This record gives sequence, structure tokens and C-alpha cells, in this order.
Amino acid sequence: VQLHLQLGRLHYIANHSGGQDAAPVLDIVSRVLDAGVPTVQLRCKGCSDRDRYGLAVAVAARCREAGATFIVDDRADIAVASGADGAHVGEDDLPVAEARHILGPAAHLGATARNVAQAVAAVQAGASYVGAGPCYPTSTKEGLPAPIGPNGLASIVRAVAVPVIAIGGIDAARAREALAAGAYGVAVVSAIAAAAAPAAAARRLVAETVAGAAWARA
Ligand code: TZP
Ligand code: MG
Repeated sequence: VQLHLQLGRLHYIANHSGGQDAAPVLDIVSRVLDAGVPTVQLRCKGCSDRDRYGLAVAVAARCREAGATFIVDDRADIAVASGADGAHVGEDDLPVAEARHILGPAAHLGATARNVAQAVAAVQAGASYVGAGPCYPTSTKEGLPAPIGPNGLASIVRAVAVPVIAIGGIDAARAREALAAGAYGVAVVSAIAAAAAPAAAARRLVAETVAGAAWARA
């Protein structure tokens, strides 16, 4: 099995902060899975580990039913404990090599890169894909550096042999632009979560990432 064939070209990042009811998170995850989203990443910034684990187990079960790939943001340990398919680490998380050690050789391991040097180092340390961004302006995450744009994205794509997932301010039109720049896929929060009709937005992004990828390869 080639790992990247299961990575998915559209990653929906489900956000949950501690202290809130997790039911709406599970509800939108179910709806985006029904809409055909191939990969879900769970991002729990303010949760206790127990809540993070419990939600990850529930999301893992839904993804398994749907045949989708499930990635845990930030935490390789929670990924293993919940039966996820992988983890995604950033600069404040465990180093890539340590996360790879915890996950084992077969799991997806994404690492955030803002530039070519970070991307190359991440792959050398064991990342199986690179999350590149922010590609475009976004208000979903604070404290981000300036957007790298399609050109920054393309330079990262050229520098590594693993799939590159573009993140930050991606909507359907920008998904197509990111794929044309060589990205394997895109990761989104607000394009789905903040849409008036999340399932419809998810379907549109699914169509755009599949069509856009075919176009980029042609
Ligand atoms: N990392 C870089 S940009 C970003 C994260 C988590 C937020 C992406 O959210 P959106 O709403 O798709 O811009
Ligand atoms: Mg993270």
C-alpha cells in the first residue's frame, strides 16, 4: 500500500476547544464524511487530554465507518491511543523524529513547514507529508507568519518528494490554484465550518480537489 494514496486531497480540520459540548464537532464531522471528504484532522487546542482522547476515539470510529483517513493534530500519543491513521505536528509539538518513533513506520505523519528548509528537515526526520502554509491570509489561527502564496508553496513542492498539503485561507478557487502550484491536496477549516451550508461547501471542495488535481497533472 502506498501511503499517499490514502492521504486524501481534502483534509477537513475539525476544531474543538475545551469546555464546550463535543456533539456539534461530531455532527459536522459526520456531515463532511457523508459529503465525501476523504480525510479528517482533529484539532483540540484547549481540551484536557481525557476529552481529546474521547473525541479522537469517536472521530476515529466515524472515519473508519466512512473509509476516511483520520489524523490527530499536534499529538502522536493521542493518535496511537485512539487508533488514528496518523498525526500532524507543528513547531510547538514533539519533534518529527520523536513523533515518528511513537507512531511507527506505517502511520501518516504530517509536519508543518513555512519554507523549503523546514520542509526538507521535516521529511528527513520522518514526515510522510508536509503541511505548507499559511498559503493565504486567514483569521482561523493567530500568530502566523505572512502567507507564502502559490510561489512559496511551489518552492516547497519542488524541494520534497512527499505529498504537500496546502493550508491557510483555502476556498474552492484557491484549492484549484494550490493544486496547480503542485500541492497534492489542501486542508481547510473555515471554508467548511463557517460556510452557510457546510455539507454543500464540502461537496464543492471535494469536486474541486479531484478535478483540480487531474487538471494540475494534465
Ligand atoms: N495552520 C496554518 S493556517 C491554519 C492552521 C491551523 C488555519 C487554517 O484555517 P482556514 O480557516 O482554512 O484558513
Ligand atoms: Mg498543530
